[in-house]
Amino acid sequence: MIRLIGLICLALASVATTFPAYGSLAGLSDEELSRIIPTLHARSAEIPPGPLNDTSAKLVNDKNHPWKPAGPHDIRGPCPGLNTLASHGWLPRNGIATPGQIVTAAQNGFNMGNDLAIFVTYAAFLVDGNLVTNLLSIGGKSSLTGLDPPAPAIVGGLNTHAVFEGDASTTRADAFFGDNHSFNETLFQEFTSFSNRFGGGKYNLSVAAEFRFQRIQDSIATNPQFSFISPRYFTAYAESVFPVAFFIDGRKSDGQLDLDVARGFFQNSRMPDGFFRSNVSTGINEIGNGIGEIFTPHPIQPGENHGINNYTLNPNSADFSNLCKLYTDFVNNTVVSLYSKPKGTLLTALKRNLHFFYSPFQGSECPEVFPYGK
Ligand code: HEM
Ligand SMILES: *[C@@H]1O[C@H](CO)[C@@H](O)[C@H](O)[C@H]1NC(C)=O
Ligand SMILES: *[C@@H]1O[C@H](CO)[C@@H](O)[C@H](O)[C@H]1NC(C)=O
Ligand SMILES: *[C@@H]1O[C@H](CO)[C@@H](O)[C@H](O)[C@H]1NC(C)=O
Ligand SMILES: *[C@@H]1O[C@H](CO)[C@@H](O)[C@H](O)[C@H]1NC(C)=O
Ligand SMILES: *[C@@H]1O[C@H](CO)[C@@H](O)[C@H](O)[C@H]1NC(C)=O
Ligand SMILES: *[C@@H]1O[C@H](CO)[C@@H](O)[C@H](O)[C@H]1NC(C)=O
Ligand SMILES: CC(=O)N[C@H]1CO[C@H](CO)[C@@H](O)[C@@H]1O
Repeated sequence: MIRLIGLICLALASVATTFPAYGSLAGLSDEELSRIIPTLHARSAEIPPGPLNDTSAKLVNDKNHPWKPAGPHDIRGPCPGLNTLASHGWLPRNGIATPGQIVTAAQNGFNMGNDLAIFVTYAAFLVDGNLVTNLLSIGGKSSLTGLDPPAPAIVGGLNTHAVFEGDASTTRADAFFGDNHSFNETLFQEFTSFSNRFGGGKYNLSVAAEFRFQRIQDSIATNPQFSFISPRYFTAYAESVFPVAFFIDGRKSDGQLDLDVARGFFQNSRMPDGFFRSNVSTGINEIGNGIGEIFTPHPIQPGENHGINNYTLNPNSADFSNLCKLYTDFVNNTVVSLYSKPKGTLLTALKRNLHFFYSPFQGSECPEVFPYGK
């Protein structure tokens, strides 16, 4: 009898501990969902935080947010911004957070504008997070073992390729080459040489324009599976602006990023000593202006490689002339392809978070879409 109870406990424990609370449910089969969801502790999504009241520059590498190296069980991923927020304790240091915590941390730590913070956070959360537990890992794509019958191959997180993470990154290699999320020294050397050539030894928006173009050309020439359509198309350009918007000390306003400081963020998830966040809140409009400066000298339209050196434009992808289509396609195509027939708590959470994702567009000419009904 005791042995039987022991076995049942063991069985329950193995189910309960095998699927982590931050594991993404995206793309799982109905059968997998009905087995996993009952083992999760459901938590309803919090209302997204509002904007900062005080958006001035201030010390953010302060005594309450010292840098500490990530421990062996702490998760880090492809985003140097979120990695840094976690390594300074603006986010939980283990790299597992709620979407609300991520919005708050991006605002407090870097002065990201509320609309942009909400848009990128909820986009990532919808495709890479766990909608039932309300948790997202900032990296952490890992294999699941020990489930009987064996099931989902992977636990999503920001590393998941082609839903948010994508090709032609600044300092991370394309997934085709293997590791798509770690800092890559070869790429940082190119970043450095472009900063020397076009920025007098600093990274600025002129450098960003040239280097973004170079990274695209490089992927066209070497990655037969290079994909450069929405949403990656947008995030690639935005992420080239981010270092200028967020990694420069807020007491400076010249838009020139020192390369040692850049390396600290990209490689070590570390703010310089005494770092002040920007005194400009960078939201969707501001990032759009930066993208314009990068895109104009080398306008590349969305597309993908059909074999090396065979970049084919994709007229179905959203582009910079249609931001609403970015939103609509993300919901109607990307999210729907990952969640075809959600039910119960998952459906409720999905609808709630889709509405939060839409909120930056509220009151605009871009209407909300409801693929799962209102
Ligand atoms: C607020 C929520 C955020 C989310 C969900 C997010 C997510 C991501 C993801 C998934 C990537 C990887 C893209 C790829 O390489 O394929 C990325 C890249 C990047 N993120 Fe974030 N990010 C956020 C905020 C920030 C902030 C606040 C900063 C700056 C302070 C930042 C800076 C960057 C930069 C510079 C890259 C490009 C890295 C590279 O290409 O080498 N992000 N982000
Ligand atoms: C901003 O101020 C309002 C009114 O005082 C307050 O309700 C709100 O919580 C503040 N927001 C933040 C992010 O602190
Ligand atoms: C770094 O990136 C380069 C260029 O994409 C790639 O060839 C190389 O394999 C990457 N290195 C590692 C260690 O992933
Ligand atoms: C970038 O730096 C170069 C070299 O100093 C300069 O010519 C260029 O105007 C700068 N661009 C921006 C946008 O600051
Ligand atoms: C940020 O600080 C710079 C330098 O002190 C100043 O010129 C600029 O007006 C400030 N911007 C904002 C939005 O406060
Ligand atoms: C390039 O891709 C197109 C499809 O977009 C295909 O029809 C064509 O055969 C490819 N060319 C080469 C040289 O692979
Ligand atoms: C998005 O999907 C919904 C429901 O399937 C549909 O009613 C709507 O027309 C679609 N919107 C666009 C712009 O494709
Ligand atoms: C699609 C793909 O190759 N994703 C990879 C991203 O990098 C992680 C860590 O190396 C791999 O586990 C994924 O397979």
